[in-house]
Amino acid sequence: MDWQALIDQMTNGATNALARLIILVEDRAPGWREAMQRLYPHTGNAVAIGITGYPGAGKSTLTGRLVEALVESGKRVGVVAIDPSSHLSGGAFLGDRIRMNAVSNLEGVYIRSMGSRGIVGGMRAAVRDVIKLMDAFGKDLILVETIGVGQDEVDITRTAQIVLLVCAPGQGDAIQYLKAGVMEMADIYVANKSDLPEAEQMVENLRSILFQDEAGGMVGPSIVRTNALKGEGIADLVDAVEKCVAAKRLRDDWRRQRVIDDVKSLMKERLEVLANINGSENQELCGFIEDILAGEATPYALTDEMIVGTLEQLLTQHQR
Ligand SMILES: Nc1nc2c(ncn2[C@@H]2O[C@H](COP(=O)(O)OP(=O)(O)OP(=O)(O)O)[C@@H](O)[C@H]2O)c(=O)[nH]1
Ligand SMILES: [Mg+2]
Repeated sequence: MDWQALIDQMTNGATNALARLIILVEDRAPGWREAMQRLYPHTGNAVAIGITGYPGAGKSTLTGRLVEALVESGKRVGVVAIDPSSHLSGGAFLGDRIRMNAVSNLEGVYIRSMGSRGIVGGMRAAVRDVIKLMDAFGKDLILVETIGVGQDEVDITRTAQIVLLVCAPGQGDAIQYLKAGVMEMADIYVANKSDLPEAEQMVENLRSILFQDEAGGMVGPSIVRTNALKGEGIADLVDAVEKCVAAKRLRDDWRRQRVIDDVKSLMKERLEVLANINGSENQELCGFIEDILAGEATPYALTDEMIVGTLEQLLTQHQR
């Protein structure tokens, strides 16, 4: 595998090299870590925008509209669509494809769908790498549509710099979001499907939860009304996103936070190897278990020993 050639082609603007790199890195093909290491200095320019919200809230429709508007204003846009492939809503995925196809032909747009298998219960590290690859490729903005369930929504705050929470009337009200712990995490609240009769009530609910006054916007995070179907409110949303990015860029920890998240995510991936060790196959673990059963040791001491041992193994693998 000639990683360097692929990297050179990609940084020279070859989309097929980007596509190839994404697949290889996603699959964790041998050499992926070194490749990412070489690319890391070319990253850090793009801003990742997470788009989350309950299934059917209009995330894909809105993403398509956002892509159009951003391309119009001269931005190079990447999209990571996390497919609910292993879920029952396979049909929705197909719909996403059709909607996305329309925008994928726009100049400067690159769309990558990723299966959600393995992502639920933690934004898979590969999602971060795909974002990094698009970043190194020269994208300005990368929209990440999540599957909008559970832990995924919370994890997106560690993956994206800006998070949009898409709400829609009748799509689980604001209280449900509060309970799920995703209410506080968003930077911008999108009140989508503003054409529906219950839309104003939803905006009221959002305001009361976010402690905003009638004027809105100035007190807490922005609430933006959209009709993604017709493309209404998209200019306001782009405006809110740009303001949010500009404000965040001014913060001292803008770059630092990203580095912290990168390091933590990579460590987590490494340590998951430990957590997934199979008790009947791993010789070392089998030995430990026998010791415990024989009353010669306790799990408390042995877990530490095990972690040290596995880390040493990982290190030797890495040095090879
Ligand atoms: N009335 C109305 N319908 C909308 C609006 N935005 C999206 N929809 C419709 O809502 C349905 C779901 O939209 P999607 O964009 O697929 O929603 P999603 O959040 O991506 O859904 P999942 O990916 O399945 O979680 C589709 O039938 C859209 O046409 C809107 O502003 N108003
Ligand atoms: Mg969708």
